[in-house]
Amino acid sequence: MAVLWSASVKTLARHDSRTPDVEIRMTTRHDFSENLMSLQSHILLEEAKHPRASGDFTWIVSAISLAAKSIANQVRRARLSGSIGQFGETNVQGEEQQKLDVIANEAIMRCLGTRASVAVLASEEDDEPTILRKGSEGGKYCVLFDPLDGSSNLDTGVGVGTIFSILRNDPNIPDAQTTVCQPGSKQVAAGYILYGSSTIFVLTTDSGVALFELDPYIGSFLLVKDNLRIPTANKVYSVNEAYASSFPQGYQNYLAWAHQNGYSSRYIGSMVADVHRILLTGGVFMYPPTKKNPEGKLRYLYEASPMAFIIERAGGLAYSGAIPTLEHLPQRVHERVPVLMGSRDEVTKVREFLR
Ligand code: P6P
Repeated sequence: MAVLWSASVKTLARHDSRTPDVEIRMTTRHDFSENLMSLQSHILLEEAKHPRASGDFTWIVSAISLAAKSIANQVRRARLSGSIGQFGETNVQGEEQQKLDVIANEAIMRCLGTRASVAVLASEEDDEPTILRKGSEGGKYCVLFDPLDGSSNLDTGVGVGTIFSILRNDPNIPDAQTTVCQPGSKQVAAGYILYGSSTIFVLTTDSGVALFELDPYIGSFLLVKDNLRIPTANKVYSVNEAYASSFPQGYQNYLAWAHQNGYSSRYIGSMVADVHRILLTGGVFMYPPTKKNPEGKLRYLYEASPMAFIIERAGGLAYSGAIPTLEHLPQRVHERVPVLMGSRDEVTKVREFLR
């Protein structure tokens, strides 16, 4: 709201002889176009666009938002609270669990586990999905997530993130593994929270990509940008070139071309941070097949699929091998796929070398 204040001696003297020394003339012009919009308000507005919406979905995003604030607090004071370092166990991926992996996983489980609209929860940190409700017990949605992606970077202060994917539940499917193994095109919504220099919440439903920033003083994620669009091109690639010698030849040929054509390399080793930079400034992110990970390292259901959903809803492209990432049909919860995503022109250029 903009209020235009102007003061001059004459006007007040005409209206009120008791205070002739100062005159204030207010001309107030309200500007409602820039109202504060919280994540809660945004999802309620989205819900209002769907007359048959029951509000279940809104509750899920609200629960994720609550968990994200808790995780952000834990990440930002990890050293003070002794939460840095390894938990002392390995997860189903065979990776050393960080203490904050477990803390973040518990925070999301606690916040989502009480939502009646959730049937199944699947986490990178858990061997099997958690079934909360079966068949007639209700639960319209499945929520899959990587609670703290890039957590091995925590002790060096690098941005880490939570990635989530929301799928519809099919109560007729008795097996949770089968229920969650859906192609990314079936997602109802996807998003991530980046715990970086600020806490950023990126969400996409069926109408574009919205970016929110946590205002720690009021404890709300506030809308910063709606209908976010990824730049169509930018000469930046993001890949771990240390493995380049074991990439399929097409990727090696692309990198050789990029080295000769003015490209910059930007790689943090934390997918949410790397892809967020590309969403905002353009470029291409890739994790090709390697000798160590012949299928690629990144997991489909809670890393590649939700991030691809966001990139594509922002006007970019995402491929896993020869097919669009969102068309891949996973067979296992923790299945890995190659990842290539980013600006339309940049992904197209890489794919020219992969043919
Ligand atoms: P590398 C983090 O461990 C992660 O899962 C992603 O966030 C990141 O993109 C990738 O692995 C980094 O893997 O092999 O380059 O260290």
